[in-house]
Amino acid sequence: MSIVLSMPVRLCSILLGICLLVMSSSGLAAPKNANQPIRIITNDWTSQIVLAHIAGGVFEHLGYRVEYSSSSVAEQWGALALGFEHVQPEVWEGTMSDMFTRMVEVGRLVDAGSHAAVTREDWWYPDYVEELCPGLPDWQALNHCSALFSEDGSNTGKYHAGPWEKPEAARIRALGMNFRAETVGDANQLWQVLEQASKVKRPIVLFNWTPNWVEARYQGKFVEFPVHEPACETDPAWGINPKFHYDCGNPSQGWLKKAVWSGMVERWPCAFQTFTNFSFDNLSLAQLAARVDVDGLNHKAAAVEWLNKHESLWQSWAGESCSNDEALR
Ligand code: TMO
Repeated sequence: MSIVLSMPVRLCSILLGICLLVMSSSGLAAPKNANQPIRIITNDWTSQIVLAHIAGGVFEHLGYRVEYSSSSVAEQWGALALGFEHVQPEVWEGTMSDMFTRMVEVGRLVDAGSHAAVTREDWWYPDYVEELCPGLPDWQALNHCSALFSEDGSNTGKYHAGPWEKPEAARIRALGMNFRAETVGDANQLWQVLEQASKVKRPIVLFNWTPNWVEARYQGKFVEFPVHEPACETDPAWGINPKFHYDCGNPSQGWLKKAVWSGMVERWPCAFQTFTNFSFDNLSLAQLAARVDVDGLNHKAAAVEWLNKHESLWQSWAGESCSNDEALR
């Protein structure tokens, strides 16, 4: 199954137009039956996986069947567009707004609303770096200290980038920075780099985000790049580099949204409406991540613990349409 599906799904991520063609001509569209399981995407960072299990727990309590499927951020768009997957509980503005907005605009995804959380994803360093590099968190100060972050004796600093959709190399180029981005395979590798460097106070700069468990354990700051505006990503003339996009940071007050397959609205109205009310704030997300990454619970256990403690809250999310949803008869 996954081999058959991965081709169009991958095409979809790369070329939205082809994806829509494949979809309308191939008969691969998802089945119409309301009793199909709701398929929830798990990505590769902790809070998202816990929220996926919380959403699944809520849907199950309402009477739905649920299945989980792990997907990279890059592949999730096609899967959601085609109805192979249905629910993604954490879409972050800093890394995912481009694809999300495009897919919503062409009607392939539905925006199921925002969480209460305000988010930021960007270059980040532990506080001890400030003593070695005066002027931080300003990006130009960081650039002057690039040699501190070099691993090969050159002046070119190394930035530990995350494996999510952000054109880090394009930003380095647009800002003329003496850095090179090296992408880690998964979030755990970022935390290993952070732990090892912190032990010996070695200067590092890495991708991080908030809310996250890291803020409960490490003091640090985001690098302040030129303030993000949408035009920075669409108009080369914007900003300090007249020729290139991405001469700015990520949004510092970003949104956190929920995305669903467009067919969900009709097929599972109760689940859809409930999911539009599904909302987490910064503190709860950071705490959920810490239950796994600091305390060692598995994702599902952290979700079950949360569901048990907050029953009246998630019960209150269920909407009016829950009384006449065919899948629940
Ligand atoms: C999408 N992420 C929270 C890992 O930046």
